[in-house]
Amino acid sequence: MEVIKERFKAKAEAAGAEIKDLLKEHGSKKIGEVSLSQIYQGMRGITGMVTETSLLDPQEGIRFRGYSIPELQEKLPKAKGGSEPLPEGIFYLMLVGEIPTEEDVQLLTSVWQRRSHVPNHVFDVIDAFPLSAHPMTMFVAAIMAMQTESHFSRAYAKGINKKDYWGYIFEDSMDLIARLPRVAAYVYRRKYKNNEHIQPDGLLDWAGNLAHMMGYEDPSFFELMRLYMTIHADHEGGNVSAHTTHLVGSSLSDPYLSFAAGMNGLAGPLHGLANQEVIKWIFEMREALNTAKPTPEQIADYVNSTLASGKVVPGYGHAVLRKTDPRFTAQMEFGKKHMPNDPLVQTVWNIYDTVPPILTALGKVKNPWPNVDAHSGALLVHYGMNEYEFYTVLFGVSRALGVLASLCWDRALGFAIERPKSVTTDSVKAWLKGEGEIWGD
Ligand code: CMX
Repeated sequence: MEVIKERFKAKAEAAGAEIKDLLKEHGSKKIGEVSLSQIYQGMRGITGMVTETSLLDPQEGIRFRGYSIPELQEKLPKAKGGSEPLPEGIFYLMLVGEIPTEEDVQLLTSVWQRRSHVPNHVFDVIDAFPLSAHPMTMFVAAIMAMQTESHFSRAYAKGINKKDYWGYIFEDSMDLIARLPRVAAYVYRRKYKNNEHIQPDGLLDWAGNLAHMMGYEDPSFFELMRLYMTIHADHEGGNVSAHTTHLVGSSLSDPYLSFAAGMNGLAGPLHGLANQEVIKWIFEMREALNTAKPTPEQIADYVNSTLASGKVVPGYGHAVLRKTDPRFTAQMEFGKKHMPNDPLVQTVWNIYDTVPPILTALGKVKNPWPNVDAHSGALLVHYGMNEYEFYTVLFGVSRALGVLASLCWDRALGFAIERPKSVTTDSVKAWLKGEGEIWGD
């Protein structure tokens, strides 16, 4: 085995060096409309798909159906006595394209309540994991276990007209969204709270019920969950979780299979898992420095040591955004309102002052500003949720709203199976020498 690994290593190192040189010389050369650098470097900047639910402006940040986060905080219906938007509202907005009324949102709350029953075998699947398993692993397995309930798969097996696909995708999406808070809370209570579970409260909204079933009853934590579930819901279509759900769905895999695939992508540390990495990194910094309130100088030193050890600074940077993420700002505002003196939250703000100039000085980081994940964990810790490995599950529950609304649109518009063309480096080299053609050029 070692021999094969060594052979692979030698080949990969040589190919890596060759590709670097090739891009240095020919990176701007185009195959069709697309440059070689874009093909080799994560398809950055290629517009190649339609996602109706939201649009990301590199300078301004996300807009959901044209509305910015502050606009949504103003316009979307709220819970009684609350001031944050109910996530039912953003789902309605993404799905229907219009700001919902109070009645529309109440209807969604009651429909999701009615559909929230989770079959017992799903809990058996979660229970089968050792406690050491990561919460995202349990969460994804539970979503897969719920696939037994898919209306789309059952109907497809019997035979349906392609014009009717969207209706079954819609039903599955509504069921799945309705069930996710129960599943997420079950994972949380099993792993961290002695397997003692809390039954849903039939009078609560979707996010409020999630907070309740996890065991948090502070009204301002309910507000945090409503805000959290709203701002994490969607970030246009090219990010890994949205794109994966869309891609897998394009082969007519049902919403359970498609969403589970997207969640596997969210579980990567460069995407959604960054929210756990941020708090882990701050906890490690506090331990290394032996203080709960590191000074800006201490933070700068720690950031430099993180970079020197070949790691990224979690929560900073973005493939599309070029300014501070408005999702970060919304959470900062929440922190200023509810917990301005919390030392961990203040540390997040000190990191915000410290990191961008350091990343800018590296000269290669395209966006030195914080993303959504830089802030979320500190707010959760404030309420006692220290179990940072669970944070990506919360992100995932929210992300269901956007990617499943998009999946309904994908099938309603009859989008094709996704199948871009790829090349080999040998075919590129031959093309550069004028010895071969590349399809699409
Ligand atoms: N810390 C250190 N280096 C960073 C960095 C960071 N936060 N962000 C980017 N860089 C580096 C890249 O690793 C890359 O280095 P190499 O050329 O040596 O490979 C270089 O800067 C250029 O990268 P980029 O074009 O600026 O960024 P990408 O579009 O390739 O990647 C992202 C974007 C988010 C993966 C990257 O900024 C990153 O790794 N950030 C930290 C992880 C993180 O917070 N992810 C969450 C993103 C939001 C989300 O999806 O939830």
